[in-house]
Amino acid sequence: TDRKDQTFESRISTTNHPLSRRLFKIMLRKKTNLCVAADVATSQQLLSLADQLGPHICLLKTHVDLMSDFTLDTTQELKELAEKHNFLLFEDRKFGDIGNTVAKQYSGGAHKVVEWAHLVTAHALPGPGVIEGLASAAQDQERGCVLVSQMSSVGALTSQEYVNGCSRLAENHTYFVVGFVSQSSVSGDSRFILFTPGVQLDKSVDNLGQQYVTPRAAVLERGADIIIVGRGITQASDPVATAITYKQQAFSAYEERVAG
Ligand code: 5FU
Repeated sequence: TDRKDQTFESRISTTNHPLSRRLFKIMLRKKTNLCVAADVATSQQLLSLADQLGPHICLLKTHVDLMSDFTLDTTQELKELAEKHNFLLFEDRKFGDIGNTVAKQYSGGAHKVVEWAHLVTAHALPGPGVIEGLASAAQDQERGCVLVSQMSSVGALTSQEYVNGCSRLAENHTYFVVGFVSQSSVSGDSRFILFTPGVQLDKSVDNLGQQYVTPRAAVLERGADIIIVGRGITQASDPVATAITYKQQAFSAYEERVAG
């Protein structure tokens, strides 16, 4: 049976990736398939969002290179909040270079992403070396990557052939790839988790090419397992209440989907 029709519970045993298993268990225990994109400029804003929204999310997605005051102390506190509220950390770095370069970008620089982010995004454009480079830098830590198979922005260049290439790469590297960023059901393989950004209730576009669908449409029409919501929550007048709304809509859409 297709990924979309299977419960998260039944999918746990289909994957050998420890982080996929953890994520399925978190989603079931907390009844949330909501990932919040915390695209903020300061540590204080990031940590405050993580603490407030922590109970309602399975995953916190970051772009730490947007922050003006980033230090590794921030990531230490982020790790503690992730443990306190039981969610995972997801740095949307979109690695996209040769293996040797991404290995150094992942483990080094100012951000030392490998030391704190459970998951990272990568573009599949370079081919298998990007995954092998990241995996080599992860060494024996529990880490994984999500391949960007499709994008939410207007005019994205991800053809069907590119999408198929991403799926083949993932199938050949299941020890490291946990799933895809996508806008449609790019894989029926129950091991892979589909993460869908471009989700908002009040808007259908922004002024720089972003395109939105509702949580229900993301899960029921586009095959999302996890919805990624940024400004729809972070810029709401009450982020916690708004996160609860998105969480409930996305999780009931998931329950509806697997009930057939
Ligand atoms: F890969 C992608 C994509 O295709 N679309 C995205 O929007 C990633 N994103 C990220 O999701 C983007 O970088 C933001 O961090 C987030 C969406 O934020 P929004 O405020 O909900 O538009």
